Amino acid sequence: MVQQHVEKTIEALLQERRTFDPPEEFASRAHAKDSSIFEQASADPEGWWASQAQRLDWFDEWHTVLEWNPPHHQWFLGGRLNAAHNCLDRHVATTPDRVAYHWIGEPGETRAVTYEQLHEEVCRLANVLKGLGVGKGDRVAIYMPMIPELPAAMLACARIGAPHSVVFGGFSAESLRDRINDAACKVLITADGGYRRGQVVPLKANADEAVAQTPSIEKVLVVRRTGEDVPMVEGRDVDYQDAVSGASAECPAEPMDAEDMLYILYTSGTTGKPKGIVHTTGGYMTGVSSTHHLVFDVKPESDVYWCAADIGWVTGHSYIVYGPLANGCTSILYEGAPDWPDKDRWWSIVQDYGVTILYTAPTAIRTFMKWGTELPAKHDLSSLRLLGSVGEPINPEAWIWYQEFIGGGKTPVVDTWWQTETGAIMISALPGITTLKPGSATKPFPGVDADVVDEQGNSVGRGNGGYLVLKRPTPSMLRTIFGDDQRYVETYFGKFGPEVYFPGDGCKLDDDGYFWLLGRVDDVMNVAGHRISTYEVESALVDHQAVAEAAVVGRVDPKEGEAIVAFVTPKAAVTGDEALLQELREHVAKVIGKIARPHSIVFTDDLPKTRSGKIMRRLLRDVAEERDLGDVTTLLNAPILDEIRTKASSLRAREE
Ligand code: 7RM
Repeated sequence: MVQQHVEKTIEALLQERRTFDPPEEFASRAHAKDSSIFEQASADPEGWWASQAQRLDWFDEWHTVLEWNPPHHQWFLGGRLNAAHNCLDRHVATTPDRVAYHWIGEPGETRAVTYEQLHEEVCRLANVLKGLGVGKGDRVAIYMPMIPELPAAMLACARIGAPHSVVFGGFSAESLRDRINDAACKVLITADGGYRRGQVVPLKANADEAVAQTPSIEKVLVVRRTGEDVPMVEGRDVDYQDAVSGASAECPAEPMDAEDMLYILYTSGTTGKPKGIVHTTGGYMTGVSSTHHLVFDVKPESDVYWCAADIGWVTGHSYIVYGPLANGCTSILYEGAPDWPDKDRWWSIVQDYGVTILYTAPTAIRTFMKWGTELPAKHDLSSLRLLGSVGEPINPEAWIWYQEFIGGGKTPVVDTWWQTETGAIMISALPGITTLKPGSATKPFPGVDADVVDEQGNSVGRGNGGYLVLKRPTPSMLRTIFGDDQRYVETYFGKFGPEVYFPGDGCKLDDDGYFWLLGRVDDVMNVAGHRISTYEVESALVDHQAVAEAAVVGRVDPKEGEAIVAFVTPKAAVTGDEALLQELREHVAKVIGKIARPHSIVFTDDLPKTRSGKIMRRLLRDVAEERDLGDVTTLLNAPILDEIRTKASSLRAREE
């Protein structure tokens, strides 16, 4: 009954509250409250970005803001700085006792790490790395759980000018091996294990398996996290705690050229081997510091900020490590799963630490919706003043639910569009200025020249859809793909020429010039000559009150071109039966039109997702077309695929 009432409320909200002006109180205190910064930035983008670079400490000033030889671009030439210095030393000078991270281990331990303590750990570790033979330009692989030693390891690398390559702790030994080999990393920093849903993830065992086939690795540094007995290889493996406690706490930060590489982060596209996205120092730090300051409106003296992503994902690099630390703020770092030991773990954390800003992904929000409003309602979440979303288009229903049941109906929700490649947020509201529309990422960040174009690259104009493009570079954008510049040129600049970056996403512009992201363009289906994005159909499905999550793919069909197949997770206590199936087909027909009505619907308890929570439609397409599955190594929940496959094939047998 309660659940039904809640759903009614959401439906009503969706009808009545289509736009949200910034709350007056929020706007009056916001960092960005004057919309003239948008005009300023578009009149002089280089001047704007230079003003944002001033947020950092530079050892030497730059002489040239931008050198653009399309498709390559370089920023702040002649400037020298160090990322770790910007994240630590300058705050140690002013606020040494401020907490950088409130760390919460999954089993329940806690640690508060101040800026001074983090600085000391980083300096010692930097000296350990030097002692292991790591020098400027050498690559270091990092494969660790979400513990404070992970950001410390990244910053220690940055301090001595060694680019890091963080491999998400959930990846397999093979994924780790391939990424280490692609970048020829010299040292690996790992841990005995980590905790996930009460289980130990055997990181060291995976690392050993990987390193057996990585000729470039000379040393392996091992943090004791779980305390389990793990084999240590004589002459290769080094105990982290022993080494760090014996090292000097004095380590000057290496002055780096603005264009020196800060890190590589691998991103798996839909095809081919993972791409090593290269980020450099000055431009990246400018982008993350500026966007973190203005989009999240962070007040370092008073906010408790929580980006609940994993550091192994770009969101963690930019908005758990480099952005928040550059801005001197206090963050939450939580090691484990949202449902361990109970499904309200996050809401306990928000209450206990007085979290004021929460940044998460639509997939998490939809999971919380599935679990029901009673769990957040049990906790005092009134400290929250701003919510953020990233990773996928957020459907309006989830947006409203998030604002209503997590944000108490009062907080702005910023939907932030960006990619591993862009390094920092590119399209997002500024919460003190922008009128919000649930489901839209709203407008480009100042200094970002985004547009929506047709197949020929012409602007489609307001009211129309097409391809999202970025028409001039921004400082935080990738510089190349590690070891394969040709692939950089072809992947991002092959479609619309060397000046126009193509991110691979579809987008609609509404009559007010708001951007509505529509997912990857590879996810557009052709149904009897009509182009329908899988996201539109998914959004219509989750708009139905019985549906928690949905994934849609096109299956090759001799008659229609493609037939729409939907994989649907019903909400708790709802049964996916024939009656619901018919109801959902009619619902989609009503919302979008008959043409978009799914041909088949498979009910499933879960969907295959990447570690960062993106639905892997490629695998569902394989299932729908009864093909052998492609690469499943980046999958979070592999067993669900067998289940879905069995259901899908019995359904197909019935249909035929
Ligand atoms: C930060 C991150 C990038 C892809 C991107 C989009 C999708 C991300 C949004 C979004 C709609 C959003 N990096 N995406 N944010 N789609 N609205 N707010 O996710 O490299 O892992 O993925 O994610 O398709 O191209 S990523």
